[in-house]
Amino acid sequence: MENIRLIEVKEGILSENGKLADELRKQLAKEKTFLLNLMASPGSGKTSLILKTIDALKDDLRIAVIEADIDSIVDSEKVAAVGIPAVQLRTGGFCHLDASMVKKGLDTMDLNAFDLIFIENVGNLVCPAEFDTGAVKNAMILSVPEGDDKPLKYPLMFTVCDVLIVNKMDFLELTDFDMQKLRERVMILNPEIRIIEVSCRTGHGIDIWADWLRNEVKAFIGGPA
Ligand SMILES: Nc1nc2c(ncn2[C@@H]2O[C@H](COP(=O)(O)OP(=O)(O)O)[C@@H](O)[C@H]2O)c(=O)[nH]1
Ligand SMILES: [Mg+2]
Repeated sequence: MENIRLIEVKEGILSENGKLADELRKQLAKEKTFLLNLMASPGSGKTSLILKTIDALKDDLRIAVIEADIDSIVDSEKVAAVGIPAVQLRTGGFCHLDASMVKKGLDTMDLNAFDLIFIENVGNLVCPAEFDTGAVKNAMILSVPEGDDKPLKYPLMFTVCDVLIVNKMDFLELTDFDMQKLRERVMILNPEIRIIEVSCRTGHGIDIWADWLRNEVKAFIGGPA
């Protein structure tokens, strides 16, 4: 598909990662391109949320997506199918992205042509939290069927994120998921985090999330919110 570019990536040198990530953020500020790193478990709704957000913001912002997977291009195909350029990073076994891998993807793109680039990170709640990708903001999804105890098990992920999207709210009634308990557990780890409840199935809360993101992008790239 002509909207998809496939790139094989390898892990960079760990000690250099923070420096490279800072350089990427400087470059993004210069080019006025907002990079959002989206992290979550497999199946929590990363691709679904990206597609919903594209739908909500495509008239306001020029959007592209960097997809990361150990193998396969299925998520890139879904993004390209709605007319959005996708770069697929094949990590070949690595469970996360680092700044050097993201740079490889960004280097193939004309940053001037985009206001907002999503990274769909590799699906897990552990390794991606340990690596600064150079993104302007970090977001994570926790979906209701995963359970409200995940901040206890994967605290770093909840600590490094600016926003927590609680997805699959349409499942709430069918589970023992306790939103109050989740909020308390998350706030202990990260009192600054913004928590937004959504359902990619029903569309509930997507407007609130899209407004948050639009404001963040406009604040970063300049221009009226
Ligand atoms: N019921 C329900 N299903 C959802 C929701 N969001 C995503 N899904 C489904 O969950 C599955 C995994 O979603 P996907 O976006 O591929 O997750 P990813 O692996 O994190 O990218 C798919 O079958 C989606 O249709 C939601 O809010 N509610
Ligand atoms: Mg996906």
